[in-house]
Formats: sequence, structure tokens, C-alpha cells
Amino acid sequence: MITARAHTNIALLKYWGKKDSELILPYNDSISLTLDQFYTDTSVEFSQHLKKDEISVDEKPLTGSGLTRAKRVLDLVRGQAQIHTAARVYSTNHVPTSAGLASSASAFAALAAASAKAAGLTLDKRALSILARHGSGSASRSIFGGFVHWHAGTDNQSSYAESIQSKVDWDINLITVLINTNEKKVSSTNGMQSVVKTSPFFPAWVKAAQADVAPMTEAILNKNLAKLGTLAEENAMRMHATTFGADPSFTYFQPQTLAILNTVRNLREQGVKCYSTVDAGPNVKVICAKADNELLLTQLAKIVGHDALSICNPGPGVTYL
Ligand code: 2P0
Repeated sequence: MITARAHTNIALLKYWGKKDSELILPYNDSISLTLDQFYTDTSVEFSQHLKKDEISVDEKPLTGSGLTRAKRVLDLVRGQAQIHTAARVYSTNHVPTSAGLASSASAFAALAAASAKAAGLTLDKRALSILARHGSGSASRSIFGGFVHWHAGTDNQSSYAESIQSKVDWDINLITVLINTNEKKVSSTNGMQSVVKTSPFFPAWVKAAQADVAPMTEAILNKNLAKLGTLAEENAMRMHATTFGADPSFTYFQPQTLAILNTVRNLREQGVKCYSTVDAGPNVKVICAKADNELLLTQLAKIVGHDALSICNPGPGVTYL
């Protein structure tokens, strides 16, 4: 039995739209920060005693599209290792819903790493990233720690993530602001599909996101929080603009999302280096320096209360336990 641990990540330049939904090839490159604290542990063994794959997540049998995607990853591993045995998979998410973060990135990164090793494969991180991508696009990035760049690529082999800066030795962290834990009405997979098909803003989104890859990489390497945060906030707003333009129009924003975005902008006008990003849901992540955490926690708590806030630091890539 092999166990791997992978952490969640937050995209600073987002993945939003598939050019190929079988291979999960995105339209544009994305850049993320892997977080500490929130992770998934996944154990895998291939056994001749099993008739079919047995997969449980948090002690419940996996079903639906999660099961289809997990089997896709296991089938790829079996193909590469030239084995035909079924697998037993136990996965535990340490991603509290109270943080408002998704667990698919950490889950599929941990599954890719654990299943490859359990099948006797020795894959480098690029190959693991390609494998994880078949489970969930954002999982390709969780193979690596710190700041990570997922190259959109044009085919299976050219669409992978790599490290920009694995050890983050400068002052940047993130405050997660939980607004709603209810399951969202439009999943990311369906949301991006609708936007690709119907939003006239989609091509402009892809162009703007791709144009920001070089400046974002430079901001990271120069440890420039203001530049990084500005680019990340602009990128998030452009991603959400595509949803307003879709037919039918939709949004992940809720009233409190806008209240937090406004507070962050107001504080920035007063000189605090803080920037918002929002994924496919109502929750906000505020990018800031540790030195400003106290002030931000106080101001944000006025809107959502202290229990809705938690601090995340840069975290490591996938490891074996
Ligand atoms: C991201 N998101 O870059 C973007 C920003 C949501 C908004 O990756 O269909 O769960 O499994 O490839 O990876 C969420 O999408 O989508 C996501 P699939 P995934 O983090």
C-alpha cells in the first residue's frame, strides 16, 4: 500500500475553459500557489484479489463523475505499468469546508502519485502532473509546491505544470473568507463549458490571461506583492466577467462577495497591500503580507465574523508518507 499527500492550490491566473475535455487541455496557461494546511492523503494498492476498483473518499464509496475521473487515472496507470489488476483506494480530505476551498486539486494529485508508485512506475513530476491533469485540471499544479505554472500545451504531453518558485522565502500569505459552504448551483466543469460555448467575452478572457503569464512570473521572481496581487485580482474579475456574458447568464458572486471585494479595495486605497481572488464560488481569498494579517482579519470579520476567516501559507508539493 502506497500513501501520498498533496495540498490544495489557489490560482493567481486561472484555468477557465477546456479546449479538449477528454484530455483536459485548457485554453490558457495558469499560475497558482500551493497552500499548506489543506491536503488530501490517498493510499492505493493493486491486488489480484479484487474483482473491480474499490474507491472510498472520507470513508464513503466514491460515485458519479468523481468515480469516472478516478478510474480514468487508474486506467492510465495500469496502461503504463502494463498491469490488469484492480485497485483499492482510500482517500481522506483534510480540506475543511469551512475554508471554502475545493479538494479536487489535492485529491487527484495525491491519487496520481500514490497509484503510479503502487503500480511500480517511477514517474518524474512532469509525468505525474500530466497524469493528475486527467483527474482534474487544477490537480496538475498540486504536484508542485510554492508557485506553479501549468502550460496549456497543445496535446497530452505538452500540457503539464512546473515549478516557478518552490520555496517561498518572502512575505506573502492568503486569508480565506468563507461566505457560503452550500454546494454551488453551477459546478466549475459546467460553468466553464457554458462560458466557452456561449460567452462572447471568452476569447477576450483567454487573450488577457495568456498576456499576463510573463508579467505574473516576473512579479513572483521579483517577490513583488503589489504587482502579483494586482494581476491576480484583475485576472479573477475577468474570469467572472465571462459568466455574466454567458447565455444563460450566471454568477458565482453573492452580496457578501461584493462586500469583501469593496472592503479590500478600500483598504488598498488607504495603502494596505491586499488583493482579492475568487474561484468558481462565492468565497474570496485575500492575498496580503503577513504584517497586515491582523488589520485585515479585524476588518473582514466585521462582514463575515472571525470564524469565517483562516490564514494559509505557501505549501509543499506532493510527498509520500
Ligand atoms: C483554477 N478553477 O485555476 C480554476 C479557477 C476554478 C476557477 O480549476 O473540470 O475542478 O476538474 O478540470 O480543476 C476548478 O476546476 O475543473 C478550477 P476540472 P477543476 O483553479
